[in-house]
Amino acid sequence: MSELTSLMQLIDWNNLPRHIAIIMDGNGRWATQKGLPRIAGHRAGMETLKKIISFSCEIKIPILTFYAFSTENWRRPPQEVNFLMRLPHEYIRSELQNLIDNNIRLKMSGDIEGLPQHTQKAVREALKKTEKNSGMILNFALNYGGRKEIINAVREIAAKVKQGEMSVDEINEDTFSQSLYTARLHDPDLLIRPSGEMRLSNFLLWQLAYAELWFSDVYWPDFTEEHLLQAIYNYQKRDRRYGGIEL
Ligand code: V0D
Repeated sequence: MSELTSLMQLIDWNNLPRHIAIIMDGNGRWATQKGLPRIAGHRAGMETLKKIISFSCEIKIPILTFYAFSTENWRRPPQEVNFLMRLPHEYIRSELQNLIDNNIRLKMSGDIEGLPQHTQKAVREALKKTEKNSGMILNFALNYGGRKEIINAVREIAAKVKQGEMSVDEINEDTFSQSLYTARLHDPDLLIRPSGEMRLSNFLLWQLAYAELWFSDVYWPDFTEEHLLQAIYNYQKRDRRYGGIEL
């Protein structure tokens, strides 16, 4: 029996994570190891992305968030940044119909206004065309930084208090969460980070407070459905007590 089939039998299908967050790391290193240009790694990473989205949709994961581009990624060589900024459009051109057919709703977490105009345009159109879909939520963290997100939320709340629209007593974890990019999305239950790094790298700092973390040495282009199921199985085996005591 294949590893995939055995994992399918081990998994408790009534206890899937409601939200899985994934850092798509290792594309550049994958390419470099093969003697290819880094952008070849991003292309390969895109194929993995499509495969994992389609599989997650089949097994009915309610929310998926992918870290596609961080606020720190602007420091990469300009030609790599330019290449990356064309990928949202490329992805949308090839996948939008597929998303619509599968009732998938696209969302974006990050500073969209800081993206090139052409990227913004493609993204906004796709958001609009899928906004009524009620199935899986596919969230891309694009031009995203966790600390920046928290500061934005603080500013928004401070402005409301100043305007008299909100009182200091109303500031709590729930109202704060509603000022983040991920407002109305359940926090991730599981974070997956391939490619050997064991850091959060400014990703969903607030939202990952209680998440189970799964790391692996595999580079993102080599990540398979089997790895996803391994991460889910691992998540299910761990105690989820939120610091309390299991009774
Ligand atoms: C490159 C591997 C899809 C990781 C996947 C600009 C690195 C391919 C998107 C995408 C990237 C973003 C928004 C959207 C639809 C698709 C994407 C970037 C990089 C950064 F609405 N793949 N992808 N965005 N890569």
